[in-house]
Amino acid sequence: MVSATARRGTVVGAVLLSLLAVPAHAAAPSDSTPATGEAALPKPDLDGLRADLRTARRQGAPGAAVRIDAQGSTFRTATGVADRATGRALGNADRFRIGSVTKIFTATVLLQLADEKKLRLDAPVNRYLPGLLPDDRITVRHVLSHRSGLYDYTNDMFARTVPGFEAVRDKVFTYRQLVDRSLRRPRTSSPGAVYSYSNTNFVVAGMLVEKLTGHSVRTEYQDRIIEPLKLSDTFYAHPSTRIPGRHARGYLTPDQAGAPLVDATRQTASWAQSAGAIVSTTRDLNTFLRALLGGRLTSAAQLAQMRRWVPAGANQAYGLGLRRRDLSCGVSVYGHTGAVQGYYTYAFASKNGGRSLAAFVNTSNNGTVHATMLGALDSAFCGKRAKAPRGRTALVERHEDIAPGIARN
Ligand code: REX
Repeated sequence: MVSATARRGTVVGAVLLSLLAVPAHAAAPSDSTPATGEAALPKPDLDGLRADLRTARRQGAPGAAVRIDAQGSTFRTATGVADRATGRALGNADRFRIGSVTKIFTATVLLQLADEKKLRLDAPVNRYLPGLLPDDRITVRHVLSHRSGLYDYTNDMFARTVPGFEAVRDKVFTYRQLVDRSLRRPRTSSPGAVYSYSNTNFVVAGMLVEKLTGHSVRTEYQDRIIEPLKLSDTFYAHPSTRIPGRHARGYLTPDQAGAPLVDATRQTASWAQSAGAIVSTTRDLNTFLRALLGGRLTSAAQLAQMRRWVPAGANQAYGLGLRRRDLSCGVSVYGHTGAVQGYYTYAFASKNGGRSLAAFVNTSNNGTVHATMLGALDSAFCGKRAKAPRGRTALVERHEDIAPGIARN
């Protein structure tokens, strides 16, 4: 490992570059499935990645970090500050709020429960939570694939970004209160008809976990994922307002151009809970995705369910708590993005987890920064070919689409 030189305002850590020399087909030894397709992955464009992070800073992110793991090799780099008041440099050891990447954890627990025959994906949610939802046709699968039609209560909650956040920063909600906020609004579609992203779905998913196990989601995340994988920097941070240990402070970008960033670090994250309240690090997120996609957290059959796709916007599809992004070079990556006030997170891996990327910036509500960070996926998985026009590659992966022609947004 090469020691990192900390220098405020520049790339602060760059570790190991043998990544470039390792044959991409050498799957992690403990992977239970062969790294099909991963042999063909282009080398990551590490200079491009560093440039992406610098661009994100110029566009308003106080700090940015990325880590790639591949076949036992690690690359990590970071730039900018974890704390604007002290000027402490941001690094990959800093914990941060991962927002909706939490949804993969929640879905994983439910798929394990399906493995244990305690849950059927095609059963109505109301079978397990009688009377919760106003339509008995809404199934567990609809909820996990954002096809329930349940309105996303956060649309109203955060219509005005900073006042919306300040109104809930210290609040503690029950799951039922969040579901009730959704049900005050009409459903957005009939069950199963349309993909429409809604945090309400993963609040319902958290309720299912708690009902079926008799334990809190915290206990289930801990016992089923965090402890077995030794994710020592990963916590379910609710309803405490503090992020334990070394962490990056998160700075929310107000809607008014030029208004100062708002330090949003301290919050209950109660509006998110099982839809978005986990804290983690880039290392732990890569470990998690590698294990999940390598088949070490669920049976192969349940992982296959997680990877049954519905179209979900341009070059994207959604499985069960898992997003697929089809990159410019034809490679697809699997994971999730996350947005909680003050943090954007990106956690994606190649098909069987052989190459994983976790990145974050400590700002949010900044679409320009978000687009730049999505571009970092091209640098990491498409390499210098990122600018190649679509359709000019032999790398295009084929995917089952379980709902061809479905409406998308
Ligand atoms: C909440 C508002 C966004 C954030 C949200 N977060 O739904 C969930 C999540 C947990 O991570 N979803 C993202 C706020 C989209 C994902 O799946 O990638 N924005 C902010 C506003 C906008 O308040 N008015 O950017 O911090």
